[in-house]
Amino acid sequence: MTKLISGLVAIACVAVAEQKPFPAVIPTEKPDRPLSAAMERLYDEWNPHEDRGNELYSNFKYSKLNFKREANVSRRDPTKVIKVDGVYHVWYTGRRSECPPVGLKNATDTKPGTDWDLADIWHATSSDGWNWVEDAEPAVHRPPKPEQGNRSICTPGVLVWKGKYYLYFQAYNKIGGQEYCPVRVAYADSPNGPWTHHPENALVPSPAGSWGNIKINDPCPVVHNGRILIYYKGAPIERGSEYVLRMQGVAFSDNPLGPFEASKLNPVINSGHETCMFAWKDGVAALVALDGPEKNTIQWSPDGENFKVMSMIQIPPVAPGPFCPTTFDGKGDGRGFTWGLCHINPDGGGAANESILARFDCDLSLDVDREYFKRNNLRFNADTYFQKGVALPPLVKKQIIQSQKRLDKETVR
Ligand code: AAL
Repeated sequence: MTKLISGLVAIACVAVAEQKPFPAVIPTEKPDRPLSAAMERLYDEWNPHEDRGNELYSNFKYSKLNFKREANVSRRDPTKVIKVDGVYHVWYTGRRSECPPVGLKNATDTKPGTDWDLADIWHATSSDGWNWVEDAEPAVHRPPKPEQGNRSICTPGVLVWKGKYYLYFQAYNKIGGQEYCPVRVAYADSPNGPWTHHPENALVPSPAGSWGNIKINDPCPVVHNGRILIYYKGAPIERGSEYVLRMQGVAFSDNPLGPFEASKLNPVINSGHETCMFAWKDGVAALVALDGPEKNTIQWSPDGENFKVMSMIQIPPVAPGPFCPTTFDGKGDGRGFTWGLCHINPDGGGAANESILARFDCDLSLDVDREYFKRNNLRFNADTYFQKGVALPPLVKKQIIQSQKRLDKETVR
């Protein structure tokens, strides 16, 4: 027995000794040789040419837009951009209030609690995608009391379906983390309106005790397999580390006014914040950012319900609204996108006053090959590292210094 084992060990040693080092020219097929776990993954989960060979990988580059900056005017959470008769259209949360958000406790009928409180849905058009002209009035106004949404309507998602236009949005009667928030819909024959509020909720929170029992946020419509899919972020009324925080689900319907039937598999995305789903090939792709274990990834699903991580991305746009026409044509040949609008909180995330819309460009499209957007190794200047949210705050520094003696053991003991 001992002899047999030592014989086998000897054969294995010879085999390893004869094994050539991994070649410099990347084999395009998975080589038939012992591979480390990392190299197995390169072939099984990624592709041998890494991000360069990944159509669902991109960097994002940002440009300022010409929307007028005014005190207490906020623009955020844009829809997808659509193009009709040569004109680009976008809708977004618009707040024009007497003062900046004062927090939930101090909010009044005229003082907003948050950046998206006391908001309406605004519309802007552009002939080139760079210069935008905002309408003088909101496209969709908050409905009067007691209709749902009388406090704020925000975070719209657009759907183009059978020649008509639909805007889905969050509809609050009271604003706040634990307030009921269904999704309502308004419809129009033209992107220029006029818009009619549908009197019923389009999507409602899930049953008591379940993952999205108080809020349905960020409705994001996609047409897939001849049906309307609306993706959304859900949140339960309960808060605490034992509860889900931000996951995303999907609901299906053949009628844009509903009823929508929630997927039995919900949540279908375990991470993310704002939703961004788009048609890709014969399935649905999702840009998942900010929260959760799969934050900052692009994912793909053949059926809209079972997503797989396809790439890991950096500095993704916040609340992206891509220009992505194939998302509504239902042809099963989604081509992706090269640009869109997103929002930025100039104060670094708190949105204490006004958010702004910005443009992003990228290569998440099957129709172009822009090497510039496929690069890795993004590096940033010193200001990036020492800005609020990235620099070590003084209080945390104090705590670190207090525990330093206990934690920083001698290297040589
Ligand atoms: C957004 C969205 C939802 C949230 C808030 C307004 O970016 O995630 O809409 O409720 O922030």
